[in-house]
Amino acid sequence: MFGSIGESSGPAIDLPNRMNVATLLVDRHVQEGRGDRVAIYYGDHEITYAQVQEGANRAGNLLRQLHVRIENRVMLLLLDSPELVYSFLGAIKIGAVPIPTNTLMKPPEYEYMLNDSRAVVAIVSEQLLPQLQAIPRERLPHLREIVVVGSVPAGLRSFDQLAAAASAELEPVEMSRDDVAFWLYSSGSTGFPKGCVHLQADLVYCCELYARPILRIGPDDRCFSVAKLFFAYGLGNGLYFPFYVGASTILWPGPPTADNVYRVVERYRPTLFYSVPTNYGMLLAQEGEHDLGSIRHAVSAGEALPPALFQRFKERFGVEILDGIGSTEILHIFISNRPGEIRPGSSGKLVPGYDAKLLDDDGAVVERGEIGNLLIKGNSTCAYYWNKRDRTRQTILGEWIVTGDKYYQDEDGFFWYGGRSDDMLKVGGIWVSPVEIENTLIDHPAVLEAGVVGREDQDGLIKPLAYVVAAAGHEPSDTLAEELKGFVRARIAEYKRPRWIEFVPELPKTATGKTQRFKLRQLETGVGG
Ligand code: 3UK
Repeated sequence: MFGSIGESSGPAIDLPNRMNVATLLVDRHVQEGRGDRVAIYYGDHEITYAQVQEGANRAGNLLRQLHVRIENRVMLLLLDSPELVYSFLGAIKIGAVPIPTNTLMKPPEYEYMLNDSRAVVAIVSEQLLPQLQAIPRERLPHLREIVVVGSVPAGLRSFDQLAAAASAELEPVEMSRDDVAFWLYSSGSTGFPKGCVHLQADLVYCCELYARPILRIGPDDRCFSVAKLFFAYGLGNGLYFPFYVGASTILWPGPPTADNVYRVVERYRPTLFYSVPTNYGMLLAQEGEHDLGSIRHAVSAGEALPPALFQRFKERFGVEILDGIGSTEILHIFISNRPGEIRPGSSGKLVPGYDAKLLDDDGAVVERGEIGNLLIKGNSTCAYYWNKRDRTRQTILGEWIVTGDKYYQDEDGFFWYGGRSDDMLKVGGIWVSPVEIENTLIDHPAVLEAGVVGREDQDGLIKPLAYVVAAAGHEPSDTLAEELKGFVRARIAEYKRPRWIEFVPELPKTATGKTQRFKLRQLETGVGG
């Protein structure tokens, strides 16, 4: 292919045309005699592959009893738990389309995603139920049932009760490898999140191209993903990677504080550990003796891992973190550092089986060493964005997908991250839109205008900084700054709150009145970017 760089030849992958990917992930292990092996560690429970098969069968049957049919969408608003695994696999087994959904959002986003997807059933953890109950039912014309995992208020359905009453036997519906298997929503700079439509074969490619060759994952591995399973990153790490090879996963529903992560690692002793740079920073900030000796490989993704964090982690724990870049659209990691071949600060080399192109703004291939817009070709890429024709056409160009990332490639083939081509920020590995924060700030009476950009914290990781022009009659002060932070926190997901507020007399604008965020970034660094 003209203009492509790097290897395109990955391992040969032979997928039957007729398949149901849930069979590969669960039933295959039971059929081949691995039913007694532990699939999930959860609290005091050790759940075997035979038990996961039963759980998935019951979940598939309970969805059918609620009249979920082939191709119907099912929203999963679940903390990391066995029920998330059962619901995801059970839905796929009946040909329905599960949508693991970010548990940190607020009701307006859930309303949007439920209506955009026309999910007919939502399965929700009791802790998250209030987020759905805050939406008036008449605003959700497609949602027929809410099924609750945990203790159930009167009038709602109980996952446990329905599952117990459902049959433990379920034949997988024969699908094609090109049929839709699941969706994942990804946030953009403006508007609501976009549903990435993923096919049955996509996750097989991620296992065969990344998890097997790069991580050398095998049946004796124990995976622990600090990134929750509703992220595309976590879904591979903690669900379909281990289940593809008959390994086990440690599921843990709580927030990923350093204490919690250390406790889980020391109790269950994972061999594969997956996290995001912010969390590696949190682990390093915590004093004390901790035993990470079980970890064979530690993986970082979501945002670039600063080399200082790599070095400090290696010095303190003797573990080298493998940084790799993935996206919800491409499903998992497509450029990665490899064990024994790490260049700290880089994203590593192309994962064999993927192709990359770096183009200038006119679409010409850049010289080696020059920064360009990264396009990727690979078989795990989503088919399209649901209901977003224009966004799909701008992003998926035939076999190539525009990542929105700027990169350069060094002489040895390593890729170095050079920022985004839009204004989106990655905060703790999660998308944050400056526009959304600005729009929220502007709702406060003391704010005339706001412009949000990223600023590096002490670990070299990006967090949102808001430049605010105070409205007439309001004096800038530390008290007002704190009030504004609290105001944002109460309205949109907590991780989106600005960590710093700087009051300015005015914002740099284009002739057409658009805020020039690149100029705000220059205020920050004194240089471009
Ligand atoms: C950025 C990185 C530098 C980059 C993801 C692993 O993050 C994931 O998916 P998202 O859709 O975001 C994708 C965007 O995040 N990014 C991710 N990893 C890195 N930037 N270095 C990195 N190592 O802007 C990319 O376009 O949330 C990560 C596996 C699956 C994933 N979906």
